[in-house]
Amino acid sequence: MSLVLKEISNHIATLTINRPEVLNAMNDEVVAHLDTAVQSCIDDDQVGVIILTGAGEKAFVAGADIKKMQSMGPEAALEFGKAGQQMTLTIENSPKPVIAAVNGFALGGGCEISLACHIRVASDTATFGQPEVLLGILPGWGGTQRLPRLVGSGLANEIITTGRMVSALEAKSMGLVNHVVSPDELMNKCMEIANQILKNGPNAIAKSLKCIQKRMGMSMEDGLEIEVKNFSKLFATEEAKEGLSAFVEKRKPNFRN
Ligand code: CO8
Repeated sequence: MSLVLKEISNHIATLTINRPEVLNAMNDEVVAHLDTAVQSCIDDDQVGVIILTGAGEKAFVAGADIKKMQSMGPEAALEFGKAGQQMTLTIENSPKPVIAAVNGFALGGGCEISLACHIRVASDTATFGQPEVLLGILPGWGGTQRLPRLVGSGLANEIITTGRMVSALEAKSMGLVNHVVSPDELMNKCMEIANQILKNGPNAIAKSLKCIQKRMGMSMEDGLEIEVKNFSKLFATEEAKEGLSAFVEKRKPNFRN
């Protein structure tokens, strides 16, 4: 079974990250498949809008694959971090709008993938969060750069340093998502937005997205460079080893002793 399912209908491509047995956690294979799938939609003249979602009823994406990261050192973490960042840039720089249909947990790398999308629609069962610090690591796929740009530094500081969960309604109140609907309505709402976009000029849409993106003071690449270097450095610490191992061993981490 493909790790990313692709369905195209009436100029709308729906991409589904498909690893429901681990809540669509992203290993390097899924990262590569998603990057390729988004690029193939960008290159396909038949596609005007891309909808990105997760398989199953529980999760959009519950993060980068913790079991995979457990054995990583700084170099592997740098490589994995850069591959994930590249994937988020492919999404963000897409000239065709990418809508995240957030159908459940969007945690860590999953939240970061949704942040790279142009529009976020969530079901009322969705939960957002950047719980990396609970594992002794930090958001390495753009969370430290995109979250403050979307919700402001104050809220981003809190969300990232506490690692707490954010409900769909709270996410809406802080501008993290555009719409919250029932699970049954999620895809309909995304399709409604997509169909509205499809009525408009593809070049105007592409150039509008580009202008919105380029307005940032610091380049995303510069911010991401800082982020991924710090992310990889954490893999030399006992803290990260403890946090990642504790998750896999299903116990609470002990960071202080
Ligand atoms: N990685 C690997 N496996 C996962 C992950 C994950 N992120 N999330 C869930 N799973 C697996 C579980 O281990 C479990 O597998 P198994 O049945 O074999 O034990 C299965 O999915 C189902 O999960 P749970 O039984 O835990 O389901 P619950 O409903 O009890 O809990 C939660 C759901 C709350 C979502 C819980 O699974 C959880 O806390 N998951 C981890 C969330 C998390 O911490 N995400 C952040 C990860 S770090 C990250 O994303 C970094 C991004 C930047 C990367 C840069 C790379 C260098």
